[in-house]
Amino acid sequence: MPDFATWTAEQRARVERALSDWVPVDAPAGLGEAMRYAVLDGGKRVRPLLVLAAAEAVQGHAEAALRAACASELIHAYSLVHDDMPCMDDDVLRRGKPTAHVQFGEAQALLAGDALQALAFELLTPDGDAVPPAMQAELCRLLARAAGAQGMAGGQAIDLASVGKPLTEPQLRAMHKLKTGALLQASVDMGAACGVGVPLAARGALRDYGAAVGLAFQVVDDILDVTADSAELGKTAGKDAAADKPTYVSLLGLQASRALADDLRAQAHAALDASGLHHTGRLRALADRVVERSN
Ligand code: GRG
Repeated sequence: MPDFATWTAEQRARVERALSDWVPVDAPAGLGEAMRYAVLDGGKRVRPLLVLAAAEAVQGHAEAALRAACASELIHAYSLVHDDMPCMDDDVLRRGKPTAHVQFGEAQALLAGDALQALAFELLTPDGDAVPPAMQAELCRLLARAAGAQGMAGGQAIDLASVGKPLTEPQLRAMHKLKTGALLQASVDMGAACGVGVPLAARGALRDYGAAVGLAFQVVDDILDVTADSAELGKTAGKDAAADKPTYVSLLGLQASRALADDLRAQAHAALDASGLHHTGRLRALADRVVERSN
């Protein structure tokens, strides 16, 4: 059994190869170039790693898991392209390079995001019998719910409507549960959906794990926004405070935010203990990595 660092490097390389094969070079009028720019050679690949680790925990279907891992990253990449646009967060730096709309113009960036979102669902529904049809359908449903109005897009709408408004901690939590948490939680759930005959209780425990890790990810993101610099993050640091956005740090302070992240990590670990599954070591280590990360 490879150690966690080796496993992570191997899985990232698999995902990178698969994305490079699946994101088209030859889409019309330079669209493929913009899509590949937004997805390849960048990012921590947290969502794909969550899919693959959850699939490992349930001894899931390997082809389905790789497709689900890539699909979650495509949705994430699309959301970053659109979020960075002038009509939303208006940012110029992402993953250490100019944002897609700076590089290709607003219209091409908008289209690249649209096409990446569509490609995610195409990957989940391959021709033939590579993935059982019922599994394809469940993966599509989980990803669509996480990306849509009851998930990431809904959370982003709340976020845009909240600038300059004082939010309570429960309101902030509800916003992040949708905006960032839904896709992270769905990544775990999609990995679990690659298993056959997984007990409902185990599926529920993995959803609890995903909810805790999803929120921990955002709390740490808020901490890093004030403690790390742009070079470390590969994106503009200090943006939330500059935009007068409510964050965990602005609401609770740094120390309490760190304590909350640790508490959420403990909740994630407890959910794994309660799952009754045996191969949860990768998920456990990923919860640690999410909380201890520096970018
Ligand atoms: C445009 C529908 C729509 C939604 C956008 C995710 C999102 C919603 C906006 C991103 C804004 C943001 C910085 C949120 C904080 C948490 C987050 C998602 C950070 C970026 O994800 P990482 O750290 O990025 O996984 P990498 O580059 O490592 O993949």
